[in-house]
Amino acid sequence: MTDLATIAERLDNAARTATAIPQLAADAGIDVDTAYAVQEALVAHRLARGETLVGLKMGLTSRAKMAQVGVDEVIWGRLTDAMRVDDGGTVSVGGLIHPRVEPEVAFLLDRLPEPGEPLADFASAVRAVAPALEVIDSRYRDFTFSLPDVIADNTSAAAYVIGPWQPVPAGIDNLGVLLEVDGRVVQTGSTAAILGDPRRALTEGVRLAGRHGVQLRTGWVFLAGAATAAVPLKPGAHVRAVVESLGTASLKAIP
Ligand code: OOG
Ligand code: MG
Repeated sequence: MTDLATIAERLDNAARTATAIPQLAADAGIDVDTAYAVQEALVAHRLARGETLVGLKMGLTSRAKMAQVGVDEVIWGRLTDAMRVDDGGTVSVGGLIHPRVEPEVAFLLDRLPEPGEPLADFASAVRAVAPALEVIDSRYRDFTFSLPDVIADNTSAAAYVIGPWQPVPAGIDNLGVLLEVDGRVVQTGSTAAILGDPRRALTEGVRLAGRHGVQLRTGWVFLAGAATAAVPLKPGAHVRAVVESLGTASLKAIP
């Protein structure tokens, strides 16, 4: 059996050299719990290079996403400061393997929500909400993976853009979501697609990350998961997420 450290190192090298690798979990006998330990070891390489942990992201919180990748479990991953791209900023696709982009909703945490805390208390745990974009880039060949593989690979996290933060409006459970590439709408959805209500993604994130000893912190960013399928990110593309009532987040892909 390949040990965790070796798998984490392979995934780290794959990301740093933008080279796809075969899936590893099945051969190495890695289950979901072990996969989260690999993820921690993988992100530890980033932290050792001076990056800091700034939040968490949820994955596969919508049917559209589950169907796209053929995995139907909600997952979570870690966000570092180096993955953050300014709103309207550039993402260099040359440093990525086969990047995709997807529209997201981001939360800025005010305090640690309690596990099982009622949704009604959400507004006191979250300081602000923003439209966002996530760039995902599976380190596995053909963007194909099992559940433990995608968890080990830090849920394909590569980069993210946060639009303007704003106070949490009364209802965020059914806001229209658009993904535009070069001014053309390529995906449409609703925040209702995110576990019925994106606030539920936070509840799930607290619960699932808590199982692995990870507590959310004040000031952390939280990505609730994409409301629509992701689309390939091509050099030259101008990409924009539009979330009704929240506004937009955008990026430009460069070679
Ligand atoms: C896994 C990451 C999923 C989301 O928002 O659902 C994700 C993948 O699709 O590669 O980030
Ligand atoms: Mg995502």
